[in-house]
Amino acid sequence: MLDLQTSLAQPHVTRRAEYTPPDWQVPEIALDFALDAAATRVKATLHVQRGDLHQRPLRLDGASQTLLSVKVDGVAVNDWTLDGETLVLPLSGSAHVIETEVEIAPERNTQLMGLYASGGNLCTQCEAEGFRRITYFPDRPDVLSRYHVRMSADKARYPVLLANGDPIAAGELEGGRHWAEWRDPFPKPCYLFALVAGELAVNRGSFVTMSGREVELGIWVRAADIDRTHHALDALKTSMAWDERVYGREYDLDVFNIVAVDDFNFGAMENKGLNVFNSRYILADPDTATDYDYDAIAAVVAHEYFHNWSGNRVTCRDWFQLSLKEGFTVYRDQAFSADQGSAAVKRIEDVRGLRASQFPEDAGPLAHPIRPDEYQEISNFYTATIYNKGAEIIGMLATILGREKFRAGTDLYFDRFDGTAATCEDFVASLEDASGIDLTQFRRWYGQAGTPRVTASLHHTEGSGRAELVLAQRTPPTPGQEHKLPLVLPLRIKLFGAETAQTVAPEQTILLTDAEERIVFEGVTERPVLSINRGFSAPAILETDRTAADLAFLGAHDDDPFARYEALQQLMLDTLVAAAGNNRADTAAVVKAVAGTLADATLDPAFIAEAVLLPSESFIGDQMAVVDPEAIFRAREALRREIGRTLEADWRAAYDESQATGSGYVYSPEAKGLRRLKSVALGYIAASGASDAAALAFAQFEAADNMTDRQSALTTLVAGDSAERIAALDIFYNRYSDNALVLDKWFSVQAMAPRDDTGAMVAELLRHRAFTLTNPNRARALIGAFGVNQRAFNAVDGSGYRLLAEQLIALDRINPQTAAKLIAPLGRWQRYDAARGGMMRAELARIVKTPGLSKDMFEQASKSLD
Ligand code: 0A1
Ligand code: ZN
Repeated sequence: MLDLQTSLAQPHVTRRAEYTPPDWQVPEIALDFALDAAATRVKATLHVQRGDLHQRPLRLDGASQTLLSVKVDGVAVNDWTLDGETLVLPLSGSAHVIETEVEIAPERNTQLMGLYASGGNLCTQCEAEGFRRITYFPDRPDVLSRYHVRMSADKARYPVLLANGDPIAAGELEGGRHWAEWRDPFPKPCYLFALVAGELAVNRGSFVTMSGREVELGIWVRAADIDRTHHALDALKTSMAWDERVYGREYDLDVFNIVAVDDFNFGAMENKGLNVFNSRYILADPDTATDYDYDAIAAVVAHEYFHNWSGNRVTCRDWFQLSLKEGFTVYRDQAFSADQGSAAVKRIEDVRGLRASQFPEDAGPLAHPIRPDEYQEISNFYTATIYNKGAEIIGMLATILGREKFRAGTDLYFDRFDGTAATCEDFVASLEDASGIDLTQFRRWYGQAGTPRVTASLHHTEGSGRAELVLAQRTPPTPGQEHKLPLVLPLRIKLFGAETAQTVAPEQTILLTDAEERIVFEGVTERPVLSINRGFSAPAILETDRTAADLAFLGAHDDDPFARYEALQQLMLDTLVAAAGNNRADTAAVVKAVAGTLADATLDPAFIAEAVLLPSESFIGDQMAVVDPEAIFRAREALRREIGRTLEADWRAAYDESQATGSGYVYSPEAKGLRRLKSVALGYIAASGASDAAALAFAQFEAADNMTDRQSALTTLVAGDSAERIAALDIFYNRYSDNALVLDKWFSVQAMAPRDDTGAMVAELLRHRAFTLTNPNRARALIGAFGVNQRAFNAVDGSGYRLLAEQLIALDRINPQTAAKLIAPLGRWQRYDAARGGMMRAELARIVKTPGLSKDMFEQASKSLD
């Protein structure tokens, strides 16, 4: 018998360097599904072609299915073997037709990979390696096939039958069944295969492409949700027009369908012509979705749509190239969102997200380059690094090339690689060829993990007319990469005069390529203040010698909104780190800077709302040698109180002004900005300790005509100890008890609460009747949110660690992919004191030793222990 521990201790590792082209291609495939939730029969007909000069058998990946029959060229054969779950077929010729029949059980599929049931409907998820759970196939992205799909199903239960491409025929069958056929003319890898069968209503729209073709759009949801699909449909049309205008990319099929499902491991999936979405990224109306949700829906709809070119028409050669499609597509969706409203606020949000999830990943045990060298389980590599750092790297390329050359480069890339499976190198080479700019050193970004640290010090002698900027870069070691090379860092820089606030050196983009460089500025007539990494032009950690006064100055005068925000954040951060470490902290300077920002009538309310918020507890922790969660919490709360109290009148004025937005919910950048400022103001009023704060929040909660206001009031109430807190939680629960997405908010708000009893509350909520581990959104809403509540999770008695480990072990049995993604907080043990670190390690060790652990979880937990 196979010893479990030994097999776990030697997991199979896939290496990028070992890539070889596929032995067999499959240019055509026909699939016939007899759909049924308990037992679905899948007949697959593969037209296979032997690659160059080899005698190797055909190897078809398979998983969790029962093989019923195999035919070669129409004849049943039995000379096949199974190597593990891989079907191995000896073949003599250069081209054959292979037919297999298998049975699968969608309703028992709790992993949500392959064909599974959600809310009584059937749907698929094949990226990255889910297709092998549907039928035997070379499940790798460089095998591209034309798909012909036939589905039959009980008509009453599954009246709607959808697949990739265009519908070609449909009809009735005996016994209450019906059938439909779909054909996708574009060759695609199997990870883009999709089908959906179920009882669904559709919100239809249409889009006329730049060459005048009419595309029928459809958003499919359960009938009761149809009124919540308009925002997604609008976002789809806007995305289609944007990709034509900005990248010259036109949609290529006659139909584009999106289906929303409640049970989904990620956000959404770009299957060709049939996107499948987590319903949280489709459904919105003012009563149930926040502005944040509206924004996220538009961003994810755009993201999946943009994949039609960056991902589908040009796909990835192997999964090590994942960032080729993901980094580029995130870059594209971020630019799209920036164009829909305030670009500055969007940049602030994106950088905040990067620092919250990617920087810690780059600094921890799971650090990996955007093009990794090896993996045990590819699902573990759908990370903030691949997606968000990947997007930053594309952004730097765009900065270095400039708008026109970058566009010429992407045109060349799409043109050269259309219909093929490409590599990151192909992308960079296209940009290089189109622009004539040498990107040799830049390529290091693809292979080197870790966030570079840049130090910048500006020297100026009064009366000299000169200033010298000394820049140095260093990337700390990451697991498996001890020595780091200097990277290409495009740094947008400007100097302001400290006296006049005038420009003393206009903005320029410096390409820092060496470990250390000096830049001289002439004509500097007054003491200069450095504005650096404007717009966050490079994903680096900047350490400058700017004083608190310099930061306050930039916070008031910098003309780059991101840099202005950043200066305020740095001022707050320095103050909070000092306070948390019991050092002298000039909190008055922060209060003054916040007051100035709040009073600046030239600023957009949306920007003000972001700029006056204190950095998160975890970001403060990231600046400390040893994270002290209690001290950070106390320092941050104290500063919030001071800002709240000192500026109480200003917060009330800002609250009242933002309130006066007229009647009815409008989703516009202006209205969103006011709602955001209103909620930030409410938070500070409550932080001030004002006696009417709970009443004010409760009044907002009750009067709200939209979820943004209601949720922000609830969040404020949940942080305090008023009677209104319990009342609001009950009212909220009862009002939305039939809406899963809103109940997720109810769980999250409590798991993220800055309260002494949050850990106990979460333990209790785990037993709540509405809690379940089988729905990924619900699991993330409670367990995921708790894991990022720095103070509650890191409770000194280790209860938070235990709670998370227990839940992860339970969830791993149901849905390994979702479980493995939630482990990151336990992997931060090196950042904490020895007592906490020891307890975290003990929980990781317990997870690793769990019998029957998935390879997803084994990889994450064992690497986290190192
Ligand atoms: N390609 C999708 C992400 C995705 C990856 C894996 C999935 O399987 C569980 C689902 C979705 C995207 O970038 O949106
Ligand atoms: Zn994507």
